[in-house]
Amino acid sequence: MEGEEEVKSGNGGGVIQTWLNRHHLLYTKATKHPFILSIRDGTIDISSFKRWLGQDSIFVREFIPFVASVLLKAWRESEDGLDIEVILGGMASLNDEISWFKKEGSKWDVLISGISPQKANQDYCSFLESLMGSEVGYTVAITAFWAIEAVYQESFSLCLQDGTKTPAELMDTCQRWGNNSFGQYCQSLQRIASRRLEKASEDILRKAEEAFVYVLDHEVGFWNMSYGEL
Ligand code: HMH
Repeated sequence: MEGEEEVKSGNGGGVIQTWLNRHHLLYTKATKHPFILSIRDGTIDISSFKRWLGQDSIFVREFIPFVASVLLKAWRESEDGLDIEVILGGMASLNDEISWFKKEGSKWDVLISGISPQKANQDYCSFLESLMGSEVGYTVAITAFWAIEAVYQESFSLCLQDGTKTPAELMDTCQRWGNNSFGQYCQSLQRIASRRLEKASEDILRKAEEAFVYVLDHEVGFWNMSYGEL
């Protein structure tokens, strides 16, 4: 499977493919982080997992208003009504995630109400907030939204592959973001982002690429925090 690491190029893959090639190293850092690899090979330190769980449950609460802001932008700016359905599906799965975090938190004795966000988490949430204003357009916002979901999808689906040693008690977490239907949802987001990016001005393209890179940076920071590299 090692050969799959090769990044396709020259296939007319569009803006996102160009970025994936250009930022390949950072993308790999975000999607194949040692935290994820340690889940995958069963060496994960459970205290790291619990730290991630607590911090991510805070993040997801902050993520809701961001997704709502993307929905509003789609409603105002999108020429395709299907965008709303895809984003609304994302909101619905966030609703489910909130309940899941509560249940999972009690399973692992992680009292979410007693946790405060660590710096990497705060930084990430501030970044989300910076994208929520009306001066940030739909193309940039949907690109960031896609990237945020795609990193989790790609990361956790790695832990579900055949021959991995993901601990049974973490399978539920990996399934949550690694499952096929979440994968399809991410593909829908990618298609929307691609469609917008293909028509975007140079200025928007630059801003969207910057947002993409910031998402990857913040995801790496978030994994580092969970892994305990403060
Ligand atoms: C930090 N990134 C982070 N948390 C999440 N739950 C997702 C992405 C995906 O929703």
